[in-house]
Parts: sequence; structure tokens; C-alpha cells
Amino acid sequence: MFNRAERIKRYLRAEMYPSIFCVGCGIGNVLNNTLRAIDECRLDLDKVVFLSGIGCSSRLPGYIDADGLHTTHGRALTFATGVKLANSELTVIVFTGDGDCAGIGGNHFIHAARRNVDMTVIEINNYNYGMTGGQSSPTTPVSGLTTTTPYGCVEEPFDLAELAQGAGAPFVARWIPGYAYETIATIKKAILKKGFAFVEILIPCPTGYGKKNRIEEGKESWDWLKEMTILKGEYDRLSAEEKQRNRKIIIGELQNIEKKEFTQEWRKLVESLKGES
Ligand SMILES: Cc1ncc(C[n+]2csc(CCOP(=O)(O)OP(=O)(O)O)c2C)c(N)n1
Ligand code: SF4
Repeated sequence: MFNRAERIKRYLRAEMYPSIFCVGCGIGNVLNNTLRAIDECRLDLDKVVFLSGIGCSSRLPGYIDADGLHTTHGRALTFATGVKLANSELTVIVFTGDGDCAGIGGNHFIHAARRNVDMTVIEINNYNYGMTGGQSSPTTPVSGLTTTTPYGCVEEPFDLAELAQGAGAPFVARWIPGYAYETIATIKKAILKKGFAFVEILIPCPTGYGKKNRIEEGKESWDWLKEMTILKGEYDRLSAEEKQRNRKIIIGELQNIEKKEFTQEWRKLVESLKGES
């Protein structure tokens, strides 16, 4: 029998290491927590497919010893929809970045959430396009410095967890590094949820966003993320006035409701039409 650490190691493609990730990057942490959640779900990795678009975060499927599709920029959710429709027995997990998900892939994102195909989307938000040199993304904070906003970003960012809820996703959550147990438990719930489950993880990108905004060191960047977020439980206890004034990003499980899942509805429709022909 293997212990947990040995089992997690066996999920990885050893030949792919060392990884491409910079020192202090939060993407490896997301991989670790996802594999722990998969281990806790006791999933057969032969029945799991990992998909991604393009970006540093989208490199994750390559490190997992399972079937994966490293697709085109912004299109992972469309490929994931195809995989799930072709074989509904498969567990479908998508890794995507803020740029991949909400920039070039924004339209696919809102429609995938609305359509509610059973999949888990782990969106790794580092506030910039890390892979291509630190350009601004749809989540770059106001005043944030990037290579394309050298005097500070003047656009309001998307809150992708709110966007997912507004578009109809039945399961939505958000975490930051430092909440490992909570993140693992959330990813586990997301995987077991029958429907479109969206988990946003805010992470440090010391080479891109961190360098420009002088949040380069590991502890510094974790503190920065902690400072700008508030736990859902704490937020719920604020008065209406305090809630209005709140500018912090809410973390925790934000939505968990039941909705009809697309694949099942589609199969029912196909079965009913068979009787008519
Ligand atoms: C069609 C297309 N346009 C642009 C690019 C260049 N490109 C590659 S990755 C990327 C940004 C990725 O940003 P994000 O999803 O936030 O991932 P990160 O690298 O920050 O993890 C861009 C613009 C591309 N590969 N394909
Ligand atoms: S550029 Fe940023 S996101 Fe990409 S590997 Fe380096 S630290 Fe991570």
C-alpha cells in the first residue's frame, strides 16, 4: 500500500520535471491541491481527462500522468464540452488562466457556465498574462502595473467568480494559497458536483505581476493576497453598510445550487426522439 505522498507522486509524469514554473509561482501549489482532492475522491485516473488552453497555468495537464488535451488559447471549455458529450462517464477537469478564461476565452466561459455541462474548471488568476511577459488581463486590479499598463491600470477588473454565478454556474468558489485544506475540500466538492463547477485560485506570479508591483517574495505575496481578501463567513457577518463599503475579494464557497445538467438533459432528449423515428 502507498501512503498519500507516494500516491500523489505516482500521479505525476516524472520525465516532465523540472517544471517550467518560476521560483515562488503559485501554479504548482494548485496542482498539488488538485491531485490531493483527486486522491481523496479515489478517482481512477484512467477515467479523468485534464484540459487547458494556453499560458503558464495551462501547462498543468502535461505534468499529470493521465489523458490530457492542451488545446488552443481560450478554447479549453469547448474541447471539454466535446469530451463530456462524447463520453459522459469521464471526469473532466479544466485548468485555465485569467487571460485564457476571461480574455480570449471570455465568451466561451459565460456560455459554458450558462449551459451547465458537468465539468470542473480551475481558473488560476495571477492578474496578468504571465507566459507572454506580463501584459494586463481582464483581472488586473485598478492601478496595477503591467507591461501594457506602465502607469497603472485604469480599467475595472472582472470578478470572475461573480461573473460565473451571474452566467449560471451552479458551483462557484474561490481560494488563495494558505488555505490548503479548504482548497482541497472545495476542489473535491467541485469534482463531485454534477454540473459546471468553477473554482478560482488567486496566486502569486513573482516574475510578471509581482515584479512590476514589488510583491516578489513568497511571504510578501501570500500576505498581499490575504490582505485583499475576506472570508465569506466574515463578509456575511458585516452590516449592510459595511458590505457596501467592502472592497475586498470574497473567498470561500460562494454558490452551491442544484440545476439541470446539460449532458443528462441532452441524452434524455435523444432517447425520446429515438421512439419517434
Ligand atoms: C490565439 C492566440 N493569441 C495569443 C497567444 C499568445 N498567448 C499565449 S499565453 C497568453 C496569455 C495567457 O495568460 P493567462 O491565461 O492569464 O495565463 P498565465 O500565463 O498568466 O498563467 C497569450 C496572450 C496565443 N498563444 N494564441
Ligand atoms: S511567469 Fe508568472 S505565472 Fe508564469 S511561471 Fe513565472 S511566476 Fe508562474
